[in-house]
Amino acid sequence: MFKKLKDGVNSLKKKVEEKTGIKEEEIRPEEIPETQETDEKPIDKDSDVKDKKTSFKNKAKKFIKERKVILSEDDVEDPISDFKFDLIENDVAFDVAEKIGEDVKKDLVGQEIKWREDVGKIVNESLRNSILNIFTSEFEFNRYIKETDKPVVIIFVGTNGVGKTTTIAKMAKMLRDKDYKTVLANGDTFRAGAMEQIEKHGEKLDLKVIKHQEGSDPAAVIYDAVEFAQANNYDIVLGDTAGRMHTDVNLMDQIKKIKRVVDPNLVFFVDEAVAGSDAVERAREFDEAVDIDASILTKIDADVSGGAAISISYATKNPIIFVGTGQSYDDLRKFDPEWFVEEIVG
Ligand SMILES: Nc1nc2c(ncn2[C@@H]2O[C@H](COP(=O)(O)OP(=O)(O)OP(=O)(O)O)[C@@H](O)[C@H]2O)c(=O)[nH]1
Ligand SMILES: [Mg+2]
Repeated sequence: MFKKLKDGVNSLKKKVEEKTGIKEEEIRPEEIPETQETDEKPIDKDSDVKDKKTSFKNKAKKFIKERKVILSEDDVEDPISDFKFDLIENDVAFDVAEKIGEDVKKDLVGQEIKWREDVGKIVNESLRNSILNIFTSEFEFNRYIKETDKPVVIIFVGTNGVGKTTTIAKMAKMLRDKDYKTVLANGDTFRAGAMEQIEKHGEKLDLKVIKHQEGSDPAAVIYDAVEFAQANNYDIVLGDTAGRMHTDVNLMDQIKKIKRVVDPNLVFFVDEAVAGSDAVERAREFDEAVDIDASILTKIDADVSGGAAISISYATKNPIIFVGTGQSYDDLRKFDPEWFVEEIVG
C-alpha cells in the first residue's frame, strides 16, 4: 500500500540529511585530525573525492565545535521542492501539495538539530503533523448510528464500478453483526444485473432487499425501503444508486431528486483510491450536487500512491470514514488518519 508516496517521504528525509551532512556521522569526531583547519583547501584541486572529504571534515569539525546545526531555508528548499513534485505525481492535488510543502518548510526552518540526532525523525514529525492537519474533520459513525432516531437512512453515490454495492454489502454485514436490523434498497434500477447483484448479497447475508423493476424511479425504491423500515422497526436503510459520471447533468439531477425525495440522514460518496486525482475532482462535483457527509475510499489494497485520501479530505472538507481493503465482506476498515500517516511516514 502507498509504496510510491512512502518512497517520496524517504527521499525527502535522505535529501535533508545530505544537505545538513548530519547522516555522515559514521566518521566519529575523534577520527578527525586536530590539525585540520576548517577553511583548509584541498592540495589536489582536481580530486573530487578529496574535495568532498575535506568539505565533510569541515562540517564535522563545525559539529564538534557547536554540537548542533540549525536547519536553514537553504537546507530544506530543494528537498521540499522535489517532495512537492513527488506528492503531485502521486495524486496529491496541487494546492494540497503546496500546503504540505509550506507547512513542513515552516516547521523545519530554524529547528536545532543536535549532534547525532536523527534528521529523519525530525522530518517525519513535521510531515506527520502537516498531513494530520489535512484530516481535521471527524465523524464518529458508530456513535452516530447509536444515537440517531431510527431508521437511519444512508445513500451511497459515486461513479461507475468504484465499489458502491460491495461497500453497502460490507457495511450491512458490519451493522448486522452489531445487531442492527438493516434493509438494503436497490436504487440502481439502471444497470442490467444490478438487481441480481444486490439480491445475491441479501441472500448471503440474510438481509431484506427492497427492489422495483428495472428502469423504475430509484427515489421511489429507496423511499419504499424507508417506509418498510418504519413499519417494521428496522434500524438502518442502505440505499444503493447507479454509478454515474459527475459530468452527466441529467444523472446528477436524478441523484439530487433522490436526495430531495428520500431526505436521508447521510450521503456517502464512494470512490476508488486508485482513481487518484480523478477521484478528487469527482468528490468535489458530488459534494456540490448532493452535499456529501463523508467519503469511503475503496480498493486501497491496490493503491500504490496514497494521494487520493489526502486530497479528497482536503477538497471536500469532509472526513473519510471507511476504506475498502479487499473484496470480502470483512474488508472494510474504519479510516484512521493516524494509521494512514503511520503507513506513509513510518
Ligand atoms: N480489491 C478491491 N476490490 C474491490 C473493493 N471494493 C469493491 N471492489 C471490486 O470492485 C468491483 C466493482 O464493485 P461494485 O460494488 O459492483 O461497484 P459499483 O460502484 O457498485 O459499480 P456500479 O454499480 O456499476 O456503478 C467488484 O469486482 C468488487 O469486488 C476493494 O476494497 N478492494
Ligand atoms: Mg453498484
